Amino acid sequence: MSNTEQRRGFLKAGSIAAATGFVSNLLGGNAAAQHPILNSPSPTLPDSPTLNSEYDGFSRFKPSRGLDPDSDYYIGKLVPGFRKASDGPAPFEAPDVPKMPYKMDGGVKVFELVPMAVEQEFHPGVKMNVYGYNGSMPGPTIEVTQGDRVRIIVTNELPEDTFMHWHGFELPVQYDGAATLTQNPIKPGKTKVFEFDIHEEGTFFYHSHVAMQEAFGQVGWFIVHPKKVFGPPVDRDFGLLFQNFHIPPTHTISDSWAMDWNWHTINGKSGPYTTPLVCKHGERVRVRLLNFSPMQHHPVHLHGHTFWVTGHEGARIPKSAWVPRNNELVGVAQASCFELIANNPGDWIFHCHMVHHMMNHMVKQVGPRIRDDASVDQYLANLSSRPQVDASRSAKFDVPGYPQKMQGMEMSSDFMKAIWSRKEVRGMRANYPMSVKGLMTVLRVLPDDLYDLVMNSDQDVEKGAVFAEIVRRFGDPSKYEAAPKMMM
Ligand SMILES: [Cu+2]
Repeated sequence: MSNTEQRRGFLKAGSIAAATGFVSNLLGGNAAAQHPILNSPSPTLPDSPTLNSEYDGFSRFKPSRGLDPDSDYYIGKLVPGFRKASDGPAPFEAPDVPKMPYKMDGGVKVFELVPMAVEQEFHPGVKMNVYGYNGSMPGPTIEVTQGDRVRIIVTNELPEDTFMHWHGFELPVQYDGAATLTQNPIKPGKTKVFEFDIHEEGTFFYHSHVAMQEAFGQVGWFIVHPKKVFGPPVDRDFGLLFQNFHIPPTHTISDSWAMDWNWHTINGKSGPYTTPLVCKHGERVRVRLLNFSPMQHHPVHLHGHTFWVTGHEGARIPKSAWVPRNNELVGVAQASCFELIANNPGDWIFHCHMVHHMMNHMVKQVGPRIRDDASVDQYLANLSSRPQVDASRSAKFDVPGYPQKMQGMEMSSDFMKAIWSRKEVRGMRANYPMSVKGLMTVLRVLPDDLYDLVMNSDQDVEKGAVFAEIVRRFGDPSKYEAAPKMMM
């Protein structure tokens, strides 16, 4: 189908929707609008004759067109992004993590890194005490280009010794930071300077080489772009850094000796406070995913798309060995690069598939743990006198194992205000915070006009409006169910 035919199809869908009143009142304060979002009935599909939107049977703009596995364009394998290679690499973007500034000294990029105790807000108002760098956990991202020379000045503001390790780099051994094997500790208040050439490209990281400091959060991205931009060029280069902590309900300090882990963060935030990755329909997207959990692996799953595993922490994999997947197991201290064509508009959950990683302390006790009108705090304070189980609530308790469904979440109105204050979530379904928990985030694939509305405009966007508009254009509006109105 040509672009023109596609546009006609969407126009038709749009007029049906408008006739049934489906799209009325999508935007706050604009109840009369027939086509409320940017007053445009047509989706913004690139129409340029120079833009090839069909590749050997694969469409940049439609899902599920894999076709011949021997084709270069099988499931979008070598479909390029819109960005030209001559524009250089797409800048790396790890939501919620700052980038580390640097100064040039001759030909050397000079960074200043400060190991320190950090208060990190895992959830709105939920501030945890961890270790990080430069006031951030994870530490700020170092982003360089293959061939650079870097000098990293490390000043230890912790009250204890630390070591700095540059994970994966081929560097002179005295700078490797392996505790006492290659160097003496950096004492509290002292500075050590590391200087080396960057030979490789890929997804690297820096971290303390003291095990308990690692478990306490001390890690940061160290991204090296290749000297020559890889083909096919990507439009987006996102990073998701996964960590686990054990923090009892009444504490703010992680127990780095724990064997189980109840708080799960992506770039230092827990779902639903993780910030969605937002891209435009048709773009080529890379996601670098680093698992820096102390001891748990993460099978990471993306909905609605097939991605290619194109690299790990070492370097890019030759194209012939790329693997198409929708779930990739990322082991401890491993990084994986996923590349995909964002050909399926919508809000797609991107999450670890281990059930205990898909929640935090937002889940009230279920099953036999339901206590009679008592708080978690109360029975943790006195383990010998736990309140009675209250199994009398309904006949459903006769069903073995009932209940297992989440019974509620600790979400105050301030909490919800903070969740919805970020531009990246504008127009998502009203109840989205109930489904994005723990090691979860969202990949939002938006047509150009909706991308601009969400990311670049000051326009008031009602909850659910962008999602409903995507269903109107690309889905089945007659079957659409709006989210129930709740405090969300
Ligand atoms: Cu996991």
